[in-house]
Amino acid sequence: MVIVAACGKKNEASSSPSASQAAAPASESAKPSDSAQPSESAKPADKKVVLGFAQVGAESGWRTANTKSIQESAASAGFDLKFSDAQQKQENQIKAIRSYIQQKVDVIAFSPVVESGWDTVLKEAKDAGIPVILTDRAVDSKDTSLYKTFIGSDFVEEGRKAGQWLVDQEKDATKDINIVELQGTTGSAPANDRMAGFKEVIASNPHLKIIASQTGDFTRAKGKEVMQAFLKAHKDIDVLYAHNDDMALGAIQAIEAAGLKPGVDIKIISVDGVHDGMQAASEGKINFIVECNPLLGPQLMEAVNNVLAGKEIPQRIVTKEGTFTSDQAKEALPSRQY
Ligand code: GYE
Repeated sequence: MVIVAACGKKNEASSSPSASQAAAPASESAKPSDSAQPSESAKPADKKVVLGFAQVGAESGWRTANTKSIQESAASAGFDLKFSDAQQKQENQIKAIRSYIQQKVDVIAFSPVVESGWDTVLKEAKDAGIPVILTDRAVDSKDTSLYKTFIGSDFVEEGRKAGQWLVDQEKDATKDINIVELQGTTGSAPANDRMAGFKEVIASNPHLKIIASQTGDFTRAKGKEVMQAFLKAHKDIDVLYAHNDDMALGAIQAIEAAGLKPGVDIKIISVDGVHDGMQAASEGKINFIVECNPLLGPQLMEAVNNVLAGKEIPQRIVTKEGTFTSDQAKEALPSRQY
């Protein structure tokens, strides 16, 4: 069940970031414009590597930890980081990427908010000779030469782990178990894949029934709002499967407000393992968390260096992660970094 870290090495980010985010102009960088693979020799030794990073937003605890990891690791690597927050909007991310192309950054990295609709802008980066690295979320582009690698979790596997816990819990069920699902951002890789992996595994037990699914956009506020609607519409909810901790935390508020006990009256499964989620799990309010590691910064900086050095890197770098029951969450909580 353990996912293998295909790229092996995982450096720790420095705990004392000193990066100035004030990016030096990179316009005079002597990068070849006719090649998608700039080499180290194309760059004067005294010039800082300029990395443009287009983040999804600040929608969750996971994202906050991810942003911090990227900023700290870029500082430790001595990179000049240009960082933008797209507020969960694809058009903003596309704008940010186009501006990085215009500024002639050395490498562009981004976490695509949704899977589709990237071919044009990725082609523009390729034509400008700027390598692109995907982190966290995937794109559905058929042409995989449009990016160097995709560093992140296996979201289908995460959905399977969530489903497997429920299948094991309910193996002796003699009546239907009613599940409601709080989905992540519509069209995003984690929402698509966490749903697919979960469904695939629970199909083995016909008593496990998803009676309602709706997006909560990975936020607490929407998780609460949608759970309120679920509770109004269905009096017989046994299980909540939330695609992330934040939505589960919002839903917990709605469940408590309805006079029910989260984790007891309604069993809760979520994904991420951020601090507040682990806290709720250690209190028995979330029954099972599938870990999704946001600390992708060190792997990203290593990949940037390798790409700029002209080294071959794997097309897919999978993050290593586990799962937590309530008891395991209680034990792990004090040593968690996020
Ligand atoms: O699970 C969620 C965040 O893409 C893995 O995005 C990420 C997801 C994460 O908003 O909390």
